[in-house]
Amino acid sequence: MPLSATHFNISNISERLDGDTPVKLANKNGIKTTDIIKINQKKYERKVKKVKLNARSELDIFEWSKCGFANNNYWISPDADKLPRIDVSQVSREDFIMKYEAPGLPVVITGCTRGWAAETKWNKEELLRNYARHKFKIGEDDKGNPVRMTFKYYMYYLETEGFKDDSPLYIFDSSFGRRGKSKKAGVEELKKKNLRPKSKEYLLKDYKVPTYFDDDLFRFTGENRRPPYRWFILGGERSGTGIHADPLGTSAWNTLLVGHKRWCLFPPSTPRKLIDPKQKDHEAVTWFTCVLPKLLEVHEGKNKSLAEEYGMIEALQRPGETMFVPGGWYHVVMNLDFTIAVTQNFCSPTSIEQVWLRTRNARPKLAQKLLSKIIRLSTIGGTRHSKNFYRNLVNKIKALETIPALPESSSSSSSSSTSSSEKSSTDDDGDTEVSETESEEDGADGECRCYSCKMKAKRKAKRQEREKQKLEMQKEWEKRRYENNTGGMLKREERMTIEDDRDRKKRREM
Ligand SMILES: O=C(O)CCC(=O)C(=O)O
Ligand SMILES: [Fe+2]
Repeated sequence: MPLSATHFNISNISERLDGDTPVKLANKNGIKTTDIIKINQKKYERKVKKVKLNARSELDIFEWSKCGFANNNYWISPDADKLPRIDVSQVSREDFIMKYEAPGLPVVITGCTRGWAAETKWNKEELLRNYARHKFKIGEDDKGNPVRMTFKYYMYYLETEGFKDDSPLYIFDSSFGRRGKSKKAGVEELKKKNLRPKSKEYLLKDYKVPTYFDDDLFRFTGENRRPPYRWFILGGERSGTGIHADPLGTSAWNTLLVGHKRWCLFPPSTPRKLIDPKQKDHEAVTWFTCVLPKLLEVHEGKNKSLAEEYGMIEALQRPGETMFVPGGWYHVVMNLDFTIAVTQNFCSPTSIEQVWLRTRNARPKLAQKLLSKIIRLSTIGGTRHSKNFYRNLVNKIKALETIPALPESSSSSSSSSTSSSEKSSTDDDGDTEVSETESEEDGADGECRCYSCKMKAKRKAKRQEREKQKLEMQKEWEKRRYENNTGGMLKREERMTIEDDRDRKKRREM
């Protein structure tokens, strides 16, 4: 399907059309999952079906490839990519802030992965050797519970049916950095097979936050209170993240280690309804197939497409490149081939105002915690900045007191992918579905949604559910007992009548 003049064929698409089976293709691209670890086909089929049903209950299990998106070519010509590139070793932090962060302009940064262990360790083979039995988050079920999949099954899925699924399952896992969350899985068994089982926390050691982004003020709110902010992302072609702006006005960096990602970015002022119209789903591939061509059309009497009018930026992210997404920018991302990436959201001193305005309303307790920490630093100073620096931040925040809440439509919201952890909400005018990148707002009653409070609430809900079930069982038991008793009584009555009849008969005979 032609998408725009900028699309062109590349060999991997024509290879596919030769009639190669997905497994053959995976072979061509190198190592296969089954070369490294055994897959029990039956078990795999059961698991993948369950994951699909849970992660996307709206989609019939037989309809995952009904649109035939696997036959489309989504690559763009490198000429369509207009984003500037800067190298982290050549542009100072001050210049980065002045040219890109402060004015809120996206940019691609090269050189951030220099020296990262991830450069050599984040590939199919190494990841399979280390994490084959670990479960990674794929998405959420209808109740908001995480849906996870064992890594070896996920990789096998990508090499088989994932190859033709319209919008394949996508690993979007934020738990790797959580204390006590990731344990070694199947250690002994893996050791016997000469595999190296690792805790998922090791992924944290494989990369380093690029210097431009390491002054994240949310670190002051504590690891457990702050919203989820870092994700290990791995997926096959056509998987991706639907159109959204990152939550709480935070900015993000997204570093790609393997593969290519196609991005479309829109400035915060873009009318959301235009770029996020009601669709049958919120998948990136659906957006690139159905929404983008309309935005690229140049209508009669106009000399510009809507994409041009609103300043859409297209980009093709390559291995080793880091995308900087300034707060408030809408973006939609699709993987063009097998990709491995890491992304983090942050609130820097430069973007504190826009984050504050959203956090103040969406997560009041978190905002309060952040403010009190900055106030404290303004009296004692910190390791990174002076008292004066923090005093300025406090003043900036205080000056926002009179500014009304930002409308939700231009605030936080949404990240979605087939799989990414997501939460849906309805925007201000009530008709546009948006979803958030895990970092939910405080509840309507101001209830805290930090990790530990969320867990506490979950445990409470489970306890209540158990108690409800117990009560229902008790009632059921009492009902049965009652019925049995009445049954027994009836039988007794019947028996008495029969005995009476017998007596009467006897008497008559006498
Ligand atoms: O790499 C991707 O799929 C995009 C990730 C993203 O935009 C996000 O996490 O907010
Ligand atoms: Fe995002």
